[in-house]
Amino acid sequence: MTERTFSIIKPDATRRNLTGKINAVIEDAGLRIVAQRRVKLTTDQAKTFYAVHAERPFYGELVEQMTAEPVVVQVLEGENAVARYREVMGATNPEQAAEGTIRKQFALSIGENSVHGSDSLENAKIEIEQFFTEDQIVG
Ligand code: IDP
Repeated sequence: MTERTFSIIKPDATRRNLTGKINAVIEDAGLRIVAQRRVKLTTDQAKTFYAVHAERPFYGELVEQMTAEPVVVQVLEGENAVARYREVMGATNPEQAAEGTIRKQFALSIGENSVHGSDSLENAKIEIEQFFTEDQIVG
């Protein structure tokens, strides 16, 4: 089934000029980048986006990291795009990420792990709507 998922190239990666290399991994995996924009998240945007983690000890650090430098927000489209992108990203902790995954190749740590990808189709829809209108997504 063709799906859309939401992706963020995080500040640790944009800071190191890795946007192009990460996009190459995404495209080589058969996912199409059907919307993309560079943006500096506000503290409110980052807090809302990660609200599900509000009680976790790393929440403050996560919000700080996500707002430190620009990010690239994207919509990816393809067969089973949600699960496929999670596979391409690799495990949250780069030490546990499989060879060839984005996080294995580029992540610095469990916090600064280079990319975000939606964890369900339902959340993908909610996250996409936080950053893109339908007319900005060109499949
Ligand atoms: P995911 O990004 O692989 O879906 P989640 O568990 O949803 O992982 O966590 C969201 C983000 O919070 C992670 O990508 C990472 O940046 C950060 N994070 C998760 N666990 C830790 C931790 O133990 N220490 C610091 N940051 C963490």
